[in-house]
Amino acid sequence: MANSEFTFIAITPDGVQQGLVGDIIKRFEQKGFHLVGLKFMRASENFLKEHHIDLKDRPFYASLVKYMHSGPVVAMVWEGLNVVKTGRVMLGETNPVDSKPGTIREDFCIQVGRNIIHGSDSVESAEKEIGLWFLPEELVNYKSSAQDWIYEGQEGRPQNFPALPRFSSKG
Ligand code: DAT
Ligand code: MG
Repeated sequence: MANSEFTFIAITPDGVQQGLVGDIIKRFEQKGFHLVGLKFMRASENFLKEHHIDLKDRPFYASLVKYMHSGPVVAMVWEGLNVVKTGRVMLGETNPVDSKPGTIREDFCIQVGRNIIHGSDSVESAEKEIGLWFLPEELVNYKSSAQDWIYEGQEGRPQNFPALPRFSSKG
């Protein structure tokens, strides 16, 4: 796989309701990342509790789950060189007030509890989250000809053949 990496990105209900889906997807496309999975769904509270299980002891856990369940989300898997770390840079800081201009959370939102997007914070959590949100057959294996121009060699470049890796929600 030559260092290619996958991350899980979700546009949360506030981002969807504010009509930011196109703008956010556009940033990942323009950067050159490779779209591998995408779905529009309203997740159940139990499912979201599992997704945010690492935060179960935080005081905002219940309100976070309620907010994530308040409407549909756009769940995505993106692939590319350092996509987990770069994806986090593109998102900005957890609190929009600390985010730099040019980041999604600085450009499009104001409050930490309404920060419009989720992104995996490590390769391990990406693996877990992709396994939780997507069935193997929902991830699409295809070659993008743009990759010939985005990468100068094979290093870190999406190479989906012969098969995508298996992701497991067990981590
Ligand atoms: P991130 O989404 O940047 O990975 P996180 O995983 O620590 O941040 O928290 C998940 C979400 O929970 C975050 O995007 C918004 C919400 N959250 C985090 N800290 C919060 C706080 N202090 N008050 C309210 N909501 C918070
Ligand atoms: Mg997080």
